[in-house]
Amino acid sequence: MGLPEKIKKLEDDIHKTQINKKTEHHIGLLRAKIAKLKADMEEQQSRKSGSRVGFDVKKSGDATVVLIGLPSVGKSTLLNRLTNAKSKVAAYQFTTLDVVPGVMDYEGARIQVLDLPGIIKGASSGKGLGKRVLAVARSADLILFIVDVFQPEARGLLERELRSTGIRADESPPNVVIEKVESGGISIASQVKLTKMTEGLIKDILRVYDVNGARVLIRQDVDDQQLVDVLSGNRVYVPSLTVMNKIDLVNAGFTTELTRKLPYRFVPVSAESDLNINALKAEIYRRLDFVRIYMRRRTGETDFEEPMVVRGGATIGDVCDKVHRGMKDEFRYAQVWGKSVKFGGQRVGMTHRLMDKDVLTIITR
Ligand SMILES: Nc1nc2c(ncn2[C@@H]2O[C@H](COP(=O)(O)OP(=O)(O)O)[C@@H](O)[C@H]2O)c(=O)[nH]1
Ligand SMILES: [Mg+2]
Repeated sequence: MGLPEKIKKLEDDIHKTQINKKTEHHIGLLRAKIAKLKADMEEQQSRKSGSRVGFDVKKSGDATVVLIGLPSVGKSTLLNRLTNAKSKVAAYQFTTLDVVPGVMDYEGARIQVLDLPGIIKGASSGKGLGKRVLAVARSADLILFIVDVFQPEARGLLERELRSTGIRADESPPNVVIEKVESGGISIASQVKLTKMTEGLIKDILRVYDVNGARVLIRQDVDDQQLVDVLSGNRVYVPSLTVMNKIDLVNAGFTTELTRKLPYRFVPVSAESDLNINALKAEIYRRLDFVRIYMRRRTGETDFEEPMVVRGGATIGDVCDKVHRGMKDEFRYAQVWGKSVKFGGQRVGMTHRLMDKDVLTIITR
């Protein structure tokens, strides 16, 4: 039996099984087996086709945002609104066959925005250009789900397609550590009460992934799918923002009703009529969690005109890398004024984390 048949058989088994307390273990295990077989199949396929997945898009700027949506929802129109790009807009499907990059300058940040070909149902299993499109999204700092005001339910489909290529939108990595050991079997230490899996199921799922000896430290009440995510090791966790486009076609009441009814939050815009685009830019900037750093020369004057823009959590070392390669080698110490230090001019090292609007002097050899 080939892998697709094996997967089909397990899926049939799940569909036949009634979900209740007694079958939880069975179903959890089946799901893990399916995930493992699918991963094996991926690997086989990528070996066959070489490594030609994904478009070659060079990342540039301070962060990368990708537009994900069904065909004709207005992605290209939006890209043109947000950036300096000229992406082709058309009233028919699949105009954008390549990735079109644009740059959005906002509050001193250069944000790369990528317009991807439309996703269709089944994209993750290889329909259309789907797989290659989705591969680009893996390296994004923020995913913009673009939906049409008359097709808001597409949001679920897009998220599922991303899911099945290992992209987790708006989730954080499960707080579980699996340390493999040579002997002694599987031991589990849990710091929280587990309500979604028994220890027996955890062990069985580990064995599906050929892990027979391990120390498992659990700090979060995870379910079987999160455990599989940890075991597979190739998941990416990306924040997202949903944009509801074409609101020029409806009245305000319609949009309010959607806000009430839909299970997700969204930013309503009209790319074509230029409605609410500035609010969207502000929200993109906010979600990317930028920090502005003002560089101060040794001679004392500070450049308040053009801040260095880095992502939240960035260290002095990250700033060094941005200034120029090799700066770290010349680094002696830094001085910081602002929220991240106790007093102005405090001396700090390379691992110090900066905060928004800090003033920074780097002293090199
Ligand atoms: N009414 C309206 N039409 C729009 C809007 N944005 C895009 N369109 C139209 O929708 C069609 C598809 O747009 P396009 O940007 O090519 O969509 P894409 O396939 O997602 O890139 C074009 O005819 C656009 O003019 C909008 O905000 N309002
Ligand atoms: Mg397009």
